[in-house]
Amino acid sequence: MAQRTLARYLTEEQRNKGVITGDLKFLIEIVSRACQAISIAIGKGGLGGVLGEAGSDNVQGEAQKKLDVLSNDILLDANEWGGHLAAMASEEMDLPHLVPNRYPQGEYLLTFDPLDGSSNIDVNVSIGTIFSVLKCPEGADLSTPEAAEAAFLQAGTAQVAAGYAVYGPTTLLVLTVGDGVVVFTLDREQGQFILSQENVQIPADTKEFAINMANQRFWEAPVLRYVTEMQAGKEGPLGKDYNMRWVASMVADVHRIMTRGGIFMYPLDSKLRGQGGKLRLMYEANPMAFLIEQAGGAATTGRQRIMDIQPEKLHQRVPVILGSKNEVERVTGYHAGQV
Ligand code: AHM
Ligand code: MG
Repeated sequence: MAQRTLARYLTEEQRNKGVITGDLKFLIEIVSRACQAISIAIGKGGLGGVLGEAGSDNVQGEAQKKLDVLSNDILLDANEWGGHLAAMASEEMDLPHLVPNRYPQGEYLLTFDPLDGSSNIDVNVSIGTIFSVLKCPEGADLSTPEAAEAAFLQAGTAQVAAGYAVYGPTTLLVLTVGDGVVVFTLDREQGQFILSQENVQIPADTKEFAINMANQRFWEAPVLRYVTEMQAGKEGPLGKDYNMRWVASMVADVHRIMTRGGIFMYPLDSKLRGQGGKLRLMYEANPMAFLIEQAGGAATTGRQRIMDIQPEKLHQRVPVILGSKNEVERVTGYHAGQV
């Protein structure tokens, strides 16, 4: 049977199902090509001179790696000319990036974390790109980058597409346009993403959890209770033994959950309270929540469904608890004091 490329999948979603527009198809193809370019740059590693610090900080005060900056530039360059976008926003940029006047303006907004898992770049562990697509509200003020921020402040339920690329032993693109979750594998010789899995479903139960245990002393009581119960294993209240995994690249941790289930937590803790959480809502939590829900999982802050949050600012941070539905519901229930 003929291979189903990303282009073919998107064409079928547009033509046969009417799920996406031609412009959204084009946008996703462009993002996928940018991810291929990022994958090639990462693959060269030290030989391409792309490892190490960029010598600058981003808006969140984090030191940027050369590959953070390069990946951001690749995504900006790839997307600004096509006429499908009104503006872009990124973890690596303080303000939105407007489409330059010399190009036509489209109806979509794109947000991304160009290279997630920065601490893993120099140690050759999986990293990724996360993106989310929204529609630009009618009459939005895009006259300046400052004014454009308001157009992005839409709840996750408004997303029309979301995805991530994982740069691991293989490069994968995991995508939703609101019609389930599909996985594409990059065929490096052909330079094409080929469909490798459809209708991804996350098992509702799991025996695997992901959390940075070094933060244990800062956790809130519901998370401490839940993790303590998991650690108690078969003899504890949950009655089964759990395993722990923490890659410290959200894309890789989420992809493991997409593949075999699990629960991922970057919860609120006393250290993060002032900033609201660790992970960013617009280009980390929301796209991952959309993907996880589309695969039958759940995503909450512990207190609220992530996709229902009304964003207040572009770089807002939120607590994240996502993955296998029954486990996410259990720990969310602990927060509500229901059990
Ligand atoms: P980044 O976007 O700057 O790479 O930060 C996000 C990453 C996530 O990929 C990962 O889950 C988390 O930060 C790891 O944090 P920690 O180093 O505290 O374990
Ligand atoms: Mg990130």
